Amino acid sequence: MDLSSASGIAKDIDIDAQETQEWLQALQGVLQEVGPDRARFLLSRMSAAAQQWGINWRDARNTPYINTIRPEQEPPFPGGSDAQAIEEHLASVMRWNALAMVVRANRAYGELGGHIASYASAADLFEVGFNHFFRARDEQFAGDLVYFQPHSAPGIYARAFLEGALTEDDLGFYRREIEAKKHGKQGLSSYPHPWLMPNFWQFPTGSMGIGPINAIYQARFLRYLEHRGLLQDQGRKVWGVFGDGEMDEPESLAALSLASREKLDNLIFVVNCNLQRLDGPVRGNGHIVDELETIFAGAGWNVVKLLWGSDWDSLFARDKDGELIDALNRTVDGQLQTFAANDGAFNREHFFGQTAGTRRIAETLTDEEINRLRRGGHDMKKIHAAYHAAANHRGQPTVILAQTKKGYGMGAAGEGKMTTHQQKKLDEEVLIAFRNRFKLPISDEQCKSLAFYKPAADSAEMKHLLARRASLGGRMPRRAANADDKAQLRVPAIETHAKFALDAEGKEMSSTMALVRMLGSMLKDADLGRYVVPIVADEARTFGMANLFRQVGIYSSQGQLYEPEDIGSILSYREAKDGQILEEGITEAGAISSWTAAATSYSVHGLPMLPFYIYYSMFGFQRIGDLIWAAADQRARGFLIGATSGRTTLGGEGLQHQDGSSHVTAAGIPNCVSYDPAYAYEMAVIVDDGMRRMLERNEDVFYYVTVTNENEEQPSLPQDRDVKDGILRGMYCLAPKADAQVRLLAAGPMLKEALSAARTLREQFGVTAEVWSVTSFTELARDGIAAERQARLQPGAKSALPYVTQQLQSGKAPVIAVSDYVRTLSESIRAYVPARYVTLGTDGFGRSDTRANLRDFFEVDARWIAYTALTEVFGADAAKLKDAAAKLGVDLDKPLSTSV
Ligand SMILES: Cc1ncc(C[n+]2csc(CCOP(=O)(O)OP(=O)(O)O)c2C)c(N)n1
Repeated sequence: MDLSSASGIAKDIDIDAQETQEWLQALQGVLQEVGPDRARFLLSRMSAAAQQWGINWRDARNTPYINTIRPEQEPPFPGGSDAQAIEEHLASVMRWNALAMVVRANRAYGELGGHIASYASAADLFEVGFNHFFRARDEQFAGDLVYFQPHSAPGIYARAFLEGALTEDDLGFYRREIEAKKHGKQGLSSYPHPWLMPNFWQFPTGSMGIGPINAIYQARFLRYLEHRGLLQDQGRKVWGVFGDGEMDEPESLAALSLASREKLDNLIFVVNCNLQRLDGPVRGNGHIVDELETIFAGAGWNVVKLLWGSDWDSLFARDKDGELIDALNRTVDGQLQTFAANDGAFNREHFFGQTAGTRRIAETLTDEEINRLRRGGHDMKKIHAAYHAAANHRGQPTVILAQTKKGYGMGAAGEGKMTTHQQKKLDEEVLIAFRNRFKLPISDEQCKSLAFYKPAADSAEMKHLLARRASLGGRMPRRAANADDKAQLRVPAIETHAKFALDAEGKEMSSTMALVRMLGSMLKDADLGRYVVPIVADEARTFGMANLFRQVGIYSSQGQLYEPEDIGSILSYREAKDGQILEEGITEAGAISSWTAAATSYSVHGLPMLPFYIYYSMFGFQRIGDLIWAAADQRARGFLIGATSGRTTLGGEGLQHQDGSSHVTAAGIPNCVSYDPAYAYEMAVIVDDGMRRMLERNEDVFYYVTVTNENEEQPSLPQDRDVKDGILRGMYCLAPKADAQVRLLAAGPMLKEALSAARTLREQFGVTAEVWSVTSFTELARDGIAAERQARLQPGAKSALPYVTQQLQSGKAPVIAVSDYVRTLSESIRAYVPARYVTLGTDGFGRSDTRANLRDFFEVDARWIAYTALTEVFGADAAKLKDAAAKLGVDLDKPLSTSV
């Protein structure tokens, strides 16, 4: 072979071929006589020398468009060719059942949707995993974790059907979850959703990009648990099977360097490079495989290209002049797709016909054989070799770039077609051709009626299938929904960590300080402490958490390889292998992925943890809302702490930092319980309740609590009456007043303004105001919706009034509500307020200025609250109101905050 072709570098720039041969022969000699280590060493030395001598050469990080693993390096297929044949047949059965499920559903109800082509291309990749690599959780082993490509779900259901985990009835209810329940069946969700199938799916991946980043942080969290001595290192793996199109999502690639930096050799990505996405080619004019190779290799991953099946081996062996490799290097993906969509004769003429050498190579093949030349991701032996190499690779995560054909086996109806992604209806000839193509033992009639096919229980293939899974710990995917029974954390008495907040006696502190102090005490708790996971995205100092660096350490898989500059300080930056804080750097997407891993550890690892992710509230729901939504789907349990919250409370920072909307987004997540507390004691009560609900009662809820950096005088928890119930349900009265002329409902930092307004009203206008602390408009609104509905659905029955109505029904005094959020939040309870109701809020873009100016700008400060109260008390008396405005110093001509 002409060795110059092995580089993949075009020959036309080779000005001295003989010299090239000599260099290559020298390297080949070293490889053959001394071995690959020495060859690698020499290449590294040459590279270093080139740098030193100013040659300015850099490895292109691309290898030729051929398999990374050479045929002679492939291990034998377990069970030999007989086993391989059985597994290939099983993959065909899965393909058929998956296809039948989607086509059936859409024949009956055209709107249901679903995908055939993605799984058709990924089936062999999944099957090799299921038969040989994906180890389930059993008594001894905690299980590998697999992130499944979402729109390949029909194939995963098809396998569960063969394994006996799902019935034919279940398959009949694919994408009909509501109808299924009416028939006593569970129904199959469109994509992996633990919320909807809590005993089946572990990880929600339906929104592209979330699976990849979550998988990386999951692998990292596994290491964290192992390094902290909370989990035994059992060599568990995290696998993620994703699409090549999905790699365009920023989140997919965002954490690649973390994975290599942390040497996560417990992590394997399989990217199904069928070269197509929804609309067309992923990189029509280039090579997505090469692009991904560069990106992953550059980020420090071990890259395995799995491009061609075994039948190509002999073609490459005959490629003496490297013309075949050159042709592949030259052929862009759009063209490869066209070749995939056409037959052997077309490929002979247009691909192999490119040069005399490639034409000669194809001469020994019939058109049918050319047609059947498989891509690497459809060859189980090659897939097995790649997975084996990945599973045994040490010191780096591995990505397998597996080339496949989208719609594999769908023939003229879908294979390699531009429109194949959305193909969900197939006519009868196509179904019969599919049956013939995969040699499925089903009749024409069964084919046309889309009968599901399950081989007999005593058939060789069924025995093989079940034996393989039995040897790998049983069926997968399987989510441990009842891990709760075994695992519970003991929640300490509230006084142990929050006494200072309950008995604050007017001490000044911000709610952030109060939260961090509670957290610090919880971390010291003998039982609970080690399970608490503080998470920050480079804002620990902002939130006054630097003392925790020293107290519990920052997790670092390498420990601390340097002497920190501040070593003598009590706040010293201490990194440790068993450190407890996850300091993620400036990546909210990464930090929330860590939080999700910790918040679902109770199920994924049977080990409940208590994560607190504390972040700039503006960079939470707004920026990474979809990742939070996925965590909710995954039944996360933990605390999200939105710090420096409130559009006017975070002074100075301006438009992009001041959050006035996160509570509105949080309200849309059904299992997110959110609070905007004003006082430290409220926070103590909320956090205590949250811990009990999540850790003791095992409720699948998580908490969103906003905290602020404004120092406040903190009163003690009232002792004269029980306000805890009110705090948790969303509102309570600070000081009931029978003669109240107006009632002020205020949330979080606005409570202080409302109290000040009440004083002004009394002192300057002789008006009595009653002040209520609203800890959660969202919980109040939810209660109202439920109570109203209950009354509607049970006509005539005595049902409870909404909590808001109950609380406010004793008087008719108008109600003014104010929060540091957009008015949509306080508007959400309007229907339940049994009096005139006026809302004030912070609608509009933030500004950089002082709190006082911001609150004036948004018309939420004490003066504006007082003025608004007076508009209700004075009614239409314009003169009195103008007079009051002048007295209060509010400008009635100022522009609306949303318009400037
Ligand atoms: C965030 C997000 N955007 C868009 C989609 C819709 N979508 C589902 S699959 C798909 C194409 C996937 O292409 P690829 O990753 O290459 O997978 P393939 O089906 O080709 O295997 C798109 C755009 C989604 N699910 N999530």
